[in-house]
Amino acid sequence: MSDIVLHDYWRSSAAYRVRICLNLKRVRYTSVAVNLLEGAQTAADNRAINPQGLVPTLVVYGRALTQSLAIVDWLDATFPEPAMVSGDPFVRSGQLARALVVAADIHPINNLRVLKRLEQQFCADQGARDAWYRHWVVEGLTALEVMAADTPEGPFLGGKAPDIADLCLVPQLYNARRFGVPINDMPRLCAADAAMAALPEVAAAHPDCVRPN
Ligand SMILES: N[C@@H](CCC(=O)N[C@@H](CS)C(=O)NCC(=O)O)C(=O)O
Repeated sequence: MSDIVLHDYWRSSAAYRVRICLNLKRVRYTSVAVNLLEGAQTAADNRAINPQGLVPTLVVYGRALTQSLAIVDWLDATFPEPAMVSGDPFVRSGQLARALVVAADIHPINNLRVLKRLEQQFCADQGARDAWYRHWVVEGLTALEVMAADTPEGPFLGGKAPDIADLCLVPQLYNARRFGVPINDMPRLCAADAAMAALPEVAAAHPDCVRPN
């Protein structure tokens, strides 16, 4: 076991953000699988390191870091290159705004526990849950496409290098495709996603590459 351990689930988009960041920064780590479909996230051992009962958690020399964007912040402070946020306050604000469209406004109302709650509390069937999912993804990504127009040079969301918003975009588009959300009319987002996918460090973080056998 290495000194840096990611408690991970192959299809977790929050964990996928962290995997991309670790790879881009070439940080060596080992992975512990937390099977969300079996409810392992709420087991005592996971709650001991992640009191919310979620993934990801990055355990560094025995200290548990939670919340994917806080983990990215720690990684940026500890392994500065390549930087995921700029030192320029205006640039940084734009990067965080784009990241938070996904991480604060799309993802939290679409994760597993929310979809389960819709079923348990409101008897939402699969069709209703899928419609809920698609609604918030389309609304959020449509706004993000407009926001990305502020940095038209690309190919990444913020320009010539990946930043924290690209870390959030890639997993969200992976999920959008899984759930059949139309994204072809979002050329700026698709271009950034394609540029990310072409980087070997990003490709290595793809769910298909880390899926347990
Ligand atoms: N804001 C948190 C979100 C973490 C989160 O929602 N993780 C999901 C997987 S992407 C999870 O563990 N879901 C388990 C569940 O909903 O029961 C972060 O960015 O780390």
